[in-house]
Amino acid sequence: MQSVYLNRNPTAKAILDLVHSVENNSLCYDHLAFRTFGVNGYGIDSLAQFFLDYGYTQRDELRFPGKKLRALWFSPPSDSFSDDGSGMNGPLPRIFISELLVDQMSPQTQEIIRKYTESSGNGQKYAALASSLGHLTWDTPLYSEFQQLARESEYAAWTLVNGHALNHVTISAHRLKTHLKDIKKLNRFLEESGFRLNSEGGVLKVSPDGLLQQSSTVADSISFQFSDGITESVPCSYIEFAERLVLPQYENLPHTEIKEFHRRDGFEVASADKIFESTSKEQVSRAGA
Ligand code: OOG
Ligand code: NI
Repeated sequence: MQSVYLNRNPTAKAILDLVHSVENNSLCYDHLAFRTFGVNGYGIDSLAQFFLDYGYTQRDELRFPGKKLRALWFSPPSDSFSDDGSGMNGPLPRIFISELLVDQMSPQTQEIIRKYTESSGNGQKYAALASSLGHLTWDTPLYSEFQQLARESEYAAWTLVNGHALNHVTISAHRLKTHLKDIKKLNRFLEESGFRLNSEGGVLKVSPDGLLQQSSTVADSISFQFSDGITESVPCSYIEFAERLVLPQYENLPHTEIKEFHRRDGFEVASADKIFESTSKEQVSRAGA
Protein backbone atom coordinates (compact mmCIF):
# COMPACT_ATOMS: atom_id res chain seq x y z
CA MET A 1 0.00 0.00 0.00
CA GLN A 2 2.79 2.35 0.91
CA SER A 3 4.70 1.85 -2.35
CA VAL A 4 1.59 2.61 -4.42
CA TYR A 5 1.11 5.73 -2.30
CA LEU A 6 4.75 6.88 -2.64
CA ASN A 7 4.77 6.30 -6.40
CA ARG A 8 1.59 8.31 -7.00
CA ASN A 9 2.11 11.15 -4.56
CA PRO A 10 5.39 13.03 -5.07
CA THR A 11 4.60 15.54 -2.30
CA ALA A 12 4.09 12.83 0.31
CA LYS A 13 7.29 11.12 -0.86
CA ALA A 14 9.31 14.35 -0.77
CA ILE A 15 8.08 15.19 2.74
CA LEU A 16 8.81 11.69 4.05
CA ASP A 17 12.32 11.85 2.52
CA LEU A 18 12.90 15.31 4.02
CA VAL A 19 11.68 14.39 7.52
CA HIS A 20 13.61 11.11 7.36
CA SER A 21 16.81 13.00 6.53
CA VAL A 22 16.36 15.48 9.40
CA GLU A 23 15.36 12.70 11.80
CA ASN A 24 18.18 10.31 10.92
CA ASN A 25 15.80 7.80 9.31
CA SER A 26 13.53 7.32 12.29
CA LEU A 27 9.87 8.22 11.94
CA CYS A 28 6.59 6.52 12.97
CA TYR A 29 3.13 6.54 11.49
CA ASP A 30 0.28 7.63 13.74
CA HIS A 31 -2.41 6.28 11.43
CA LEU A 32 -3.29 5.23 7.89
CA ALA A 33 -6.61 6.27 6.32
CA PHE A 34 -8.90 4.82 3.66
CA ARG A 35 -12.20 5.83 2.02
CA THR A 36 -15.02 3.52 0.90
CA PHE A 37 -18.55 3.44 -0.54
CA GLY A 38 -21.00 2.33 2.16
CA VAL A 39 -23.09 0.02 -0.04
CA ASN A 40 -23.32 -3.73 -0.86
CA GLY A 41 -20.43 -4.77 1.38
CA TYR A 42 -18.06 -2.13 -0.09
CA GLY A 43 -18.06 0.04 3.05
CA ILE A 44 -15.76 0.17 6.07
CA ASP A 45 -15.97 -3.60 6.62
CA SER A 46 -14.39 -4.37 3.24
CA LEU A 47 -11.06 -2.99 4.47
CA ALA A 48 -11.53 -3.42 8.22
CA GLN A 49 -11.66 -7.21 8.03
CA PHE A 50 -8.03 -7.43 6.97
CA PHE A 51 -6.90 -5.40 9.99
CA LEU A 52 -9.29 -7.16 12.42
CA ASP A 53 -7.91 -10.54 11.30
CA TYR A 54 -4.45 -9.17 12.03
CA GLY A 55 -5.41 -8.36 15.63
CA TYR A 56 -6.66 -4.80 15.39
CA THR A 57 -9.56 -3.69 17.66
CA GLN A 58 -12.52 -1.61 16.55
CA ARG A 59 -12.82 1.66 18.52
CA ASP A 60 -15.06 4.74 18.15
CA GLU A 61 -17.45 5.80 15.43
CA LEU A 62 -17.31 9.36 14.06
CA ARG A 63 -20.25 10.92 12.18
CA PHE A 64 -20.16 13.69 9.59
CA PRO A 65 -23.80 14.48 8.75
CA GLY A 66 -22.93 17.44 6.50
CA LYS A 67 -20.66 15.31 4.32
CA LYS A 68 -22.90 12.20 4.61
CA LEU A 69 -20.01 10.13 5.93
CA ARG A 70 -19.23 7.98 8.91
CA ALA A 71 -15.90 6.57 10.05
CA LEU A 72 -14.49 4.02 12.45
CA TRP A 73 -11.00 3.80 13.80
CA PHE A 74 -9.07 0.71 14.87
CA SER A 75 -6.21 0.35 17.32
CA PRO A 76 -3.27 -1.98 16.66
CA PRO A 77 -2.61 -5.12 18.72
CA SER A 78 -1.12 -3.96 22.03
CA ASP A 79 2.07 -6.00 21.66
CA SER A 80 2.99 -3.81 18.69
CA PHE A 81 4.10 -0.67 20.54
CA SER A 82 7.80 -1.33 20.00
CA ASP A 83 9.95 1.76 19.86
CA ASP A 84 12.33 0.69 17.15
CA GLY A 85 11.93 0.52 13.40
CA SER A 86 10.80 3.27 11.09
CA GLY A 87 7.73 3.86 8.89
CA MET A 88 5.94 0.61 8.04
CA ASN A 89 8.63 -1.26 10.03
CA GLY A 90 7.98 0.84 13.12
CA PRO A 91 5.14 0.52 15.66
CA LEU A 92 1.85 -0.39 13.94
CA PRO A 93 -0.31 2.64 13.17
CA ARG A 94 -3.97 3.20 14.04
CA ILE A 95 -6.33 2.68 11.08
CA PHE A 96 -9.04 5.23 10.13
CA ILE A 97 -11.66 4.03 7.62
CA SER A 98 -14.60 6.13 6.46
CA GLU A 99 -17.58 5.38 4.22
CA LEU A 100 -19.99 7.41 2.13
CA LEU A 101 -23.62 6.97 3.28
CA VAL A 102 -24.65 6.05 -0.26
CA ASP A 103 -28.37 5.71 0.59
CA GLN A 104 -28.44 9.44 1.36
CA MET A 105 -27.13 10.47 -2.09
CA SER A 106 -29.31 11.58 -5.04
CA PRO A 107 -30.73 8.81 -7.26
CA GLN A 108 -28.27 9.70 -10.08
CA THR A 109 -25.25 9.45 -7.79
CA GLN A 110 -26.49 6.23 -6.21
CA GLU A 111 -26.98 4.73 -9.65
CA ILE A 112 -23.37 5.44 -10.63
CA ILE A 113 -21.95 4.09 -7.37
CA ARG A 114 -24.12 0.96 -7.56
CA LYS A 115 -23.16 0.42 -11.21
CA TYR A 116 -19.43 0.38 -10.36
CA THR A 117 -19.63 -1.63 -7.15
CA GLU A 118 -21.77 -4.16 -9.03
CA SER A 119 -19.24 -4.29 -11.90
CA SER A 120 -16.67 -5.31 -9.33
CA GLY A 121 -17.80 -8.92 -8.90
CA ASN A 122 -16.65 -9.94 -5.45
CA GLY A 123 -14.17 -7.06 -5.26
CA GLN A 124 -15.22 -6.11 -1.72
CA LYS A 125 -13.43 -9.24 -0.52
CA TYR A 126 -10.15 -8.05 -2.02
CA ALA A 127 -10.15 -4.40 -0.91
CA ALA A 128 -6.83 -4.71 0.96
CA LEU A 129 -5.23 -6.59 -1.93
CA ALA A 130 -6.49 -4.03 -4.47
CA SER A 131 -5.08 -1.28 -2.26
CA SER A 132 -1.63 -2.85 -2.24
CA LEU A 133 -1.67 -3.48 -6.00
CA GLY A 134 -2.96 0.02 -6.77
CA HIS A 135 -5.93 -1.32 -8.73
CA LEU A 136 -9.59 -0.43 -8.77
CA THR A 137 -11.81 -3.47 -8.21
CA TRP A 138 -14.41 -1.90 -10.53
CA ASP A 139 -14.46 -0.80 -14.19
CA THR A 140 -12.92 2.52 -15.20
CA PRO A 141 -15.64 5.21 -15.02
CA LEU A 142 -16.72 7.82 -17.58
CA TYR A 143 -15.58 11.40 -17.03
CA SER A 144 -19.23 12.56 -16.88
CA GLU A 145 -19.85 10.14 -14.02
CA PHE A 146 -16.85 11.48 -12.10
CA GLN A 147 -18.20 15.00 -12.63
CA GLN A 148 -21.71 14.05 -11.46
CA LEU A 149 -20.27 12.62 -8.26
CA ALA A 150 -17.93 15.59 -7.76
CA ARG A 151 -20.86 18.03 -7.90
CA GLU A 152 -22.58 16.23 -5.05
CA SER A 153 -19.73 14.81 -2.99
CA GLU A 154 -16.02 15.34 -3.63
CA TYR A 155 -15.46 12.33 -1.37
CA ALA A 156 -17.56 10.15 -3.71
CA ALA A 157 -15.67 11.35 -6.79
CA TRP A 158 -12.33 10.72 -5.06
CA THR A 159 -13.34 7.19 -4.13
CA LEU A 160 -14.61 6.37 -7.64
CA VAL A 161 -11.16 7.02 -9.18
CA ASN A 162 -8.86 6.11 -6.27
CA GLY A 163 -10.76 3.11 -4.91
CA HIS A 164 -9.13 1.56 -1.86
CA ALA A 165 -5.79 3.32 -2.31
CA LEU A 166 -4.21 4.69 0.86
CA ASN A 167 -5.77 8.16 1.32
CA HIS A 168 -2.98 9.34 3.61
CA VAL A 169 -0.35 8.27 6.06
CA THR A 170 0.11 10.42 9.15
CA ILE A 171 3.52 11.18 10.64
CA SER A 172 3.51 10.94 14.42
CA ALA A 173 5.02 14.32 15.35
CA HIS A 174 5.50 13.67 19.08
CA ARG A 175 7.54 10.54 18.33
CA LEU A 176 10.07 12.50 16.23
CA LYS A 177 13.40 13.19 17.95
CA THR A 178 14.37 16.72 16.82
CA HIS A 179 12.60 20.08 17.25
CA LEU A 180 10.12 18.87 14.60
CA LYS A 181 8.32 16.90 17.36
CA ASP A 182 6.49 20.18 18.00
CA ILE A 183 3.83 20.20 15.26
CA LYS A 184 3.90 24.00 15.00
CA LYS A 185 7.62 23.85 14.21
CA LEU A 186 7.05 20.97 11.81
CA ASN A 187 4.36 23.00 10.00
CA ARG A 188 6.62 26.04 9.78
CA PHE A 189 9.55 23.93 8.54
CA LEU A 190 7.39 22.37 5.81
CA GLU A 191 5.96 25.72 4.71
CA GLU A 192 9.45 27.23 4.61
CA SER A 193 10.56 24.24 2.51
CA GLY A 194 7.87 25.20 -0.02
CA PHE A 195 5.05 22.77 0.84
CA ARG A 196 1.51 24.05 1.04
CA LEU A 197 -0.69 22.92 3.92
CA ASN A 198 -4.48 22.54 4.01
CA SER A 199 -5.71 25.90 5.31
CA GLU A 200 -9.36 24.88 5.91
CA GLY A 201 -10.36 26.33 9.29
CA GLY A 202 -6.69 27.24 9.91
CA VAL A 203 -3.60 25.11 9.26
CA LEU A 204 -3.48 23.60 12.77
CA LYS A 205 -6.58 21.64 13.80
CA VAL A 206 -6.83 21.38 17.60
CA SER A 207 -9.29 19.17 19.55
CA PRO A 208 -11.44 20.93 22.21
CA ASP A 209 -9.27 19.40 24.99
CA GLY A 210 -6.19 20.82 23.22
CA LEU A 211 -4.46 17.43 23.25
CA LEU A 212 -4.80 16.29 19.63
CA GLN A 213 -3.22 18.63 17.08
CA GLN A 214 -3.29 17.83 13.37
CA SER A 215 -2.32 19.35 10.04
CA SER A 216 -2.05 18.04 6.48
CA THR A 217 -0.83 18.90 3.01
CA VAL A 218 -3.07 19.51 0.05
CA ALA A 219 -3.48 16.37 -2.11
CA ASP A 220 -1.35 15.81 -5.19
CA SER A 221 -3.16 15.46 -8.51
CA ILE A 222 -2.71 12.63 -10.96
CA SER A 223 -3.70 12.31 -14.57
CA PHE A 224 -6.51 9.76 -14.91
CA GLN A 225 -7.65 8.18 -18.16
CA PHE A 226 -11.45 7.76 -18.12
CA SER A 227 -13.15 4.99 -20.12
CA ASP A 228 -14.44 7.46 -22.74
CA GLY A 229 -10.85 8.42 -23.62
CA ILE A 230 -10.90 11.71 -21.70
CA THR A 231 -7.78 12.28 -19.59
CA GLU A 232 -8.19 14.69 -16.70
CA SER A 233 -6.28 15.57 -13.59
CA VAL A 234 -7.94 14.18 -10.43
CA PRO A 235 -6.99 14.54 -6.75
CA CYS A 236 -4.89 11.75 -5.32
CA SER A 237 -3.54 11.46 -1.77
CA TYR A 238 -2.02 13.73 0.87
CA ILE A 239 0.09 13.40 4.02
CA GLU A 240 -0.96 14.34 7.54
CA PHE A 241 0.87 15.19 10.79
CA ALA A 242 -0.43 14.56 14.31
CA GLU A 243 0.86 15.50 17.74
CA ARG A 244 -0.77 13.73 20.69
CA LEU A 245 -0.08 15.45 24.01
CA VAL A 246 0.36 13.67 27.34
CA LEU A 247 -2.95 13.17 29.24
CA PRO A 248 -3.31 15.40 32.35
CA GLN A 249 -3.15 12.41 34.75
CA TYR A 250 0.33 11.53 33.45
CA GLU A 251 1.79 14.99 33.16
CA ASN A 252 4.22 14.46 36.06
CA LEU A 253 5.75 11.29 34.58
CA PRO A 254 9.45 11.67 33.69
CA HIS A 255 9.75 12.32 29.97
CA THR A 256 11.69 9.09 29.34
CA GLU A 257 8.82 6.99 30.77
CA ILE A 258 6.12 8.41 28.54
CA LYS A 259 4.65 5.82 26.17
CA GLU A 260 2.08 6.16 23.44
CA PHE A 261 -0.77 5.03 25.76
CA HIS A 262 -0.07 7.95 28.12
CA ARG A 263 -1.10 10.32 25.35
CA ARG A 264 -4.44 11.53 23.94
CA ASP A 265 -5.87 8.73 21.78
CA GLY A 266 -8.59 8.67 19.13
CA PHE A 267 -9.77 11.24 16.59
CA GLU A 268 -11.83 14.44 16.61
CA VAL A 269 -14.89 14.99 14.40
CA ALA A 270 -14.47 18.75 13.93
CA SER A 271 -10.80 18.40 12.96
CA ALA A 272 -11.42 15.38 10.73
CA ASP A 273 -14.17 17.31 8.94
CA LYS A 274 -11.55 19.88 7.86
CA ILE A 275 -8.87 17.28 7.06
CA PHE A 276 -11.26 15.64 4.58
CA GLU A 277 -10.97 18.91 2.62
CA SER A 278 -7.31 18.12 1.80
CA THR A 279 -8.58 16.53 -1.44
CA SER A 280 -11.19 19.23 -2.20
CA LYS A 281 -11.12 21.22 -5.43
CA GLU A 282 -10.85 24.42 -3.41
CA GLN A 283 -7.70 23.32 -1.55
CA VAL A 284 -6.14 21.49 -4.51
CA SER A 285 -6.55 24.42 -6.93
CA ARG A 286 -5.18 26.77 -4.29
CA ALA A 287 -2.07 24.57 -4.05
CA GLY A 288 -1.48 24.81 -7.78
CA ALA A 289 -1.97 28.58 -7.83
C1 OOG B 1 -9.90 11.39 6.39
C2 OOG B 1 -9.95 12.75 7.09
C3 OOG B 1 -9.89 12.65 8.62
C4 OOG B 1 -8.21 12.44 10.61
O1 OOG B 1 -7.10 12.06 10.98
O2 OOG B 1 -9.03 12.96 11.38
C5 OOG B 1 -8.56 12.26 9.16
C6 OOG B 1 -9.96 11.44 4.88
O3 OOG B 1 -9.59 12.45 4.28
O4 OOG B 1 -10.37 10.44 4.30
O5 OOG B 1 -7.70 11.81 8.46
NI1 NI C 1 -5.97 11.30 9.32
